[in-house]
Order: sequence, then C-alpha cells, then structure tokens
Amino acid sequence: MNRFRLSPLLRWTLVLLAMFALVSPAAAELREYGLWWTPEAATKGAHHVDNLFVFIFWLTAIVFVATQAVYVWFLIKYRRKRGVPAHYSHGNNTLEIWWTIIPAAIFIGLVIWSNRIWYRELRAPAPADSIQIDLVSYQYGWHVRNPGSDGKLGAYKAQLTAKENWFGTEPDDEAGRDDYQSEGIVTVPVGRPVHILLRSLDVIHAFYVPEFRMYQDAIPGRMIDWVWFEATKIGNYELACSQLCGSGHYNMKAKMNVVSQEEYDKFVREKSKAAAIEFEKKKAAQAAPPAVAPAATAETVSPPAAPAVAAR
Ligand SMILES: [Cu+2]
Repeated sequence: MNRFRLSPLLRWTLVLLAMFALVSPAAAELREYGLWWTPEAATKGAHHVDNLFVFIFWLTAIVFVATQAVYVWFLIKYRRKRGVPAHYSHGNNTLEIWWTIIPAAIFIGLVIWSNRIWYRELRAPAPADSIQIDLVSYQYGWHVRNPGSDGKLGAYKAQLTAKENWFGTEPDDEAGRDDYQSEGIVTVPVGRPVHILLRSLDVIHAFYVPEFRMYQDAIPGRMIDWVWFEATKIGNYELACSQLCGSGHYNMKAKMNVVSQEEYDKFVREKSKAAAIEFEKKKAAQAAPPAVAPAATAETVSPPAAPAVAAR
C-alpha cells in the first residue's frame, strides 16, 4: 500500500496543477494575439486608460510580491523553536499610521487620475463634426441607424418607439430620407470622431469594445449621449454586450468595422440611395387615398355615437 503514497511536495504540486488546469479556460478568448495582455488599443486617447491600467497592474503586482515575501520570511524567522519563549506583539502605532497613510494617498491619487481620464476622455462632449450613430440594444442584439450622405440623422421621439419602429423615428423628417439601418453591424471611418447615441429597448445592456477601451451601460428609458471615439486603426472589432442581460447574453454582439474614409464614403453612398428609395415608397404609401370603406351591412355593429358636447 505504501508504495502509492506520494511525497507531500508532489501531492501539492499535483493539487496546484489541477487548480491551474481548472482556472486556465477562463482566460480563453477568441483572440489570435496578445493572449496574456490587453488587445491592441485602436482609438485616440485609449493610451490614457492603458497607462492607468499598467500602473495599477504593476503597483498591485509589486505590493503583492513584497507583502507575501515578508509574510513567508516572518513565518520562517519566527517559527516555533525549542527554548525560545513566544513573544506577544501589541502593535506599533508609528508603523500602523504609515501603512494607513501611504495606501490612502495612493488610492486618492488613483481616484483623481481615473476621474480626470473619465471626464476628459470619456465624458468630454463629442466634437461638432462627429458622425452620429444611433445604437439601440435589445435582448439580444443591436439595431443600428446611420446617417446617410447628408451626415444627419433623422429626428426621433421616444414616444414613437414601437415594435415596427424601434428607433422611434419621425416618418416624414427629411433628414431621415437617406438614413440607413443595419442589424448588428456598425461601420465607421478611421480618423473621424463617431458619436454613439446609446439606448436600450428592454433591460440594461452595455456597449463594450475592448480595443476602444470603452465601456458604457445602455439603460432602458434613457438615451446616453456622451459615448464617442475616434478609431485610429482600420480593422474588424467586436462590440459585445457586457451586462448579463438574459439567457441569450452570451451571443449578444455586433461587428464594429473600421474602414478607410474612401471605403466609408462609397458604402454610405450606396446605402443612402437604397434608403431614399425606401423612404419615398413609404411616403407615397402614406399619401395614397384610403381605400373606400365597405358599405355598412346589417351585421356591422356600429359603435355608439359619442355624446355631443355642448358648445359654449
Ligand atoms: Cu448582454
């Protein structure tokens, strides 16, 4: 029997290996590069977020290693020894004051630093020449409304939001003539600011593009208008909902395609043309005289006449 007993060291090594094997799939992600670090940043200003991230990463890494090393060293140094009486420490006020002040100062510094990034980079008003894109999240996907060649989105009213009009657009707003819609694909040009109007039709979702270093919740009943970015690299990214929003959440994503300005212009021209034809068709259908009402028959039940209101 004793033949199969493992040494304590080997036993612990096996336990650690098993734990690592269980945890490692969590790091698995559909990415071909940089598995051990953040994906490449692809927007102007993203490096501010990265700097903060890298600083916190190394700060916590160094503190972790240093405290664990001291901990292990003390465990060995002050272990039980024959003939050495136990020493009961009642603390050291000076030391405690310092190890409270230093971390507090670091945390306050991080708050100031991160708030500056938040307000200067992420909450700054979108530039006037931004392309506005209306992004409506729902369980489980993204409706996208893009401005056409005129560069202007048609007006919308929250009250008009309905099953067949999820953007709540005003049907006869001329600015909406060339607006085109897409399902789950956002196409933007590189090097131009893009202003996202973020909405939700049902529950809380989140706009999250890792390469853009951007995260913002979409909240039902509210239009979030401070999300904007300027992509610096052409590429196909993924916009993934990052709020657990229901059973289909795992698959709630959209394509975020950053293309060259020429390609974008060509794309918009084509889409706008088709959208304008659609717009005219809808308008014509609305303007057409209503079909003649069928004559009332004996079976037709007419609603009771409304009581006349006395004129004053
Ligand atoms: Cu979700």
